[in-house]
Amino acid sequence: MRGMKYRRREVCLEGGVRLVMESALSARDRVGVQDFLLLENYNSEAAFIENLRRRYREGLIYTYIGSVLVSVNPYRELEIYSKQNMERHRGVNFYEISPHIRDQCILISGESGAGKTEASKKILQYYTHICPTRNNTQTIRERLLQSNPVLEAFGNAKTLRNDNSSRFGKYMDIQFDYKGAPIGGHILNYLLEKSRVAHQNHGERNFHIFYQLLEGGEEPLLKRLCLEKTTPQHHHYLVKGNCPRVSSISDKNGWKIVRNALSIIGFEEEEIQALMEIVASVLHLGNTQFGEDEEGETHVTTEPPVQFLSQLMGVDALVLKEALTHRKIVAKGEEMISPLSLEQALSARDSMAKAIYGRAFTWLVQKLNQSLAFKDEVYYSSKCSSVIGLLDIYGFEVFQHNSFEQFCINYCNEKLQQLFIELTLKSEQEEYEAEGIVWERVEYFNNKVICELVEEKHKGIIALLDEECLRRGDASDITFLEKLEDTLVGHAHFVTHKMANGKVRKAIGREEFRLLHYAGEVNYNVNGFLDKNNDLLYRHLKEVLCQSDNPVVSQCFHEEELMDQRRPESAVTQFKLSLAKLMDILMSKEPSYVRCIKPNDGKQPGRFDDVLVRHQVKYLGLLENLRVRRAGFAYRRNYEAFLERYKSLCPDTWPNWHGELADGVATLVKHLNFKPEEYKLGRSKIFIRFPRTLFMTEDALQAQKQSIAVTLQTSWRGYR
Ligand code: AD9
Ligand code: MG
Repeated sequence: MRGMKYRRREVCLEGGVRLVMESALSARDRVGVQDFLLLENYNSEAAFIENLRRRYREGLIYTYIGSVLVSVNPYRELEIYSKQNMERHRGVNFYEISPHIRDQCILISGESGAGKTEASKKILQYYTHICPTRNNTQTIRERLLQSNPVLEAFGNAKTLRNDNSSRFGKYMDIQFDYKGAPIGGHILNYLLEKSRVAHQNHGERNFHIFYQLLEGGEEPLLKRLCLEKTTPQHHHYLVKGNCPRVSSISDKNGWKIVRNALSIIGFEEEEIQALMEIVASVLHLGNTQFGEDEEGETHVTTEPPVQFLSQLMGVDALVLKEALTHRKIVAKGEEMISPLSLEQALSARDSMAKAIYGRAFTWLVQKLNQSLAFKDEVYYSSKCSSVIGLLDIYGFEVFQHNSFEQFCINYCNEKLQQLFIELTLKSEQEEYEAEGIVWERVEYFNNKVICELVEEKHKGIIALLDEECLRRGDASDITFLEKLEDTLVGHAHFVTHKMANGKVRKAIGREEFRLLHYAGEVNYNVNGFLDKNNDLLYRHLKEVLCQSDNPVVSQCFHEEELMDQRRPESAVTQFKLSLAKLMDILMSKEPSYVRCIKPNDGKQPGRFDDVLVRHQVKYLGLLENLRVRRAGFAYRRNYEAFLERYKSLCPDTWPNWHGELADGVATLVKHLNFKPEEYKLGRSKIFIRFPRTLFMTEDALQAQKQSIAVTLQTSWRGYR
């Protein structure tokens, strides 16, 4: 067995993302090592970065740290995702994953623009291509693939960090039958950045779909939507960022792709029409302006957009105008109408646009889920044998001006980092301890302290924000900031202008608080925190929307909501709860990680910015990850499973071992000539240090099976 040629193999699950593994290591100096575990100086950050750089220069964007895949954004199309290449990775080394009942998930993390969404698409393409086909699974495959352009059109936008930035979080389950054919899918979506509908920062855009519709929409459709002959410049909601066109994006083409995808997914023509009516309505709402008359009463000054809106939503124009300029309050069973100020009317209009768009997005995800659901429940329960979950969320982001949205996004990234620590660094070390394996502890930064700062009961930032949102009277964004200062003074990861006392490098504004995130410092401006967290839509406007005859709007706004007197959960609390559920889902699965790195801030191919990469390597904890893996063992299996699989390779353990399991394994590995440094025996498991040792054992097993098969065949022929 020792003489057997060593072959590098890959784990089946990760086959989809491990597409660029060169087979020869002879060119190591030029291309670096394909697995950081093979790095000689594994304690050196410089050696780590150098290895990434070498590989990047050669167009090798993927490198392992054991089972974790590090990916560096190439910012150019690589010819590695071809069908032939996918074929090369079909089912290789399936045995490295022992038979297991746990479902799996792939967690893709990294900062904004690092390549998470692209990676998730490549993985989906891989699975839909590589898995076996059955009669009725072709439709599901197509639908799974086509769900991406639809979700991206409605949920992605150009930001300063990324031209196609995900503004919502997505967790997608792909369901497979017992033969490995994809038979269904399910998407969970997380907090869409709705504020973008009404406002974009300079250099950024609204969601892609608005531009796609205007650029690519067919004449008759645009006419029906009262948008004919208009460009983004004509629409108030599309001019804020002063960036209607993006060189890397073809909106016209994008429209064709989305339109086609909606049909493939199975949307009815009327549904597509209704969805586009909503997109157009948002634009008309944005163009609706207000003025004040001599008595100071607010009124609508732009007639055409309201008429268009009335036509598209199927709501009377007068009713609409009144709802946009007045507020209805129900007190002691009596309805009172009070006029809105100009500022309030503008804010009511924006809330309406955000509410319609946000709910339409949720509706869209529900429709996608209906279309991806495996229909035959009886078959499903008996045949769905495994699930692979794919998590692609918005990455950590820092802008000049950071608000409520960045706070939520960065909090979500803290949670994911926490999960990574729990499942890799912490659990790995705990397992060695539990098994009594001697090894050297690796120190790492645990960001639990930041998660607690944000989400702790009563005194975390979320609790304090909710408290301020509930408080009537003088509650404001500034009183919220003061409350934070009072409660969190002295916290190592929280600073404000007052607390910093000029001691911090970068200034903190008077309306800002700074969080020292695992990935860097971010100043958050509190302006708008209360409003965005309350996420209120005046009752009056809700009533109007309930009357709409647009089939999507009427499914999104129900009369029952008007009856319900309870205060809905705040936006951030809903987000916190949904993230907690997500963490439970992920914890219940066996995770694989893709850690994405952004090589430069200019979205340029071939540029590898040392400082930027080093920063990410540091905060992603990649070196610690490597140290833990190096100090540790590549593979572990409990004694029973290990013995069961390999017992045929040793005459003393075959066909059955009757003594203690640990002794059986010891006998087996002795027979297999394992060297002492190659393995350790723990309390209940065997730990194998190098993958090579396992591969050789596995090769021996396969060789044995083949020789038995040949013998059987020969004797069968002889018998005939
Ligand atoms: V955000 O957190 O959603 O803002 P992501 O998702 O991490 O971010 P994304 O996948 O959208 O980043 O990648 C940004 C851009 O980099 C893409 O639009 C591509 O132009 C480019 N990219 C990323 N990965 C690849 C790749 N594997 N091959 C080619 C890539 N280009
Ligand atoms: Mg993304």
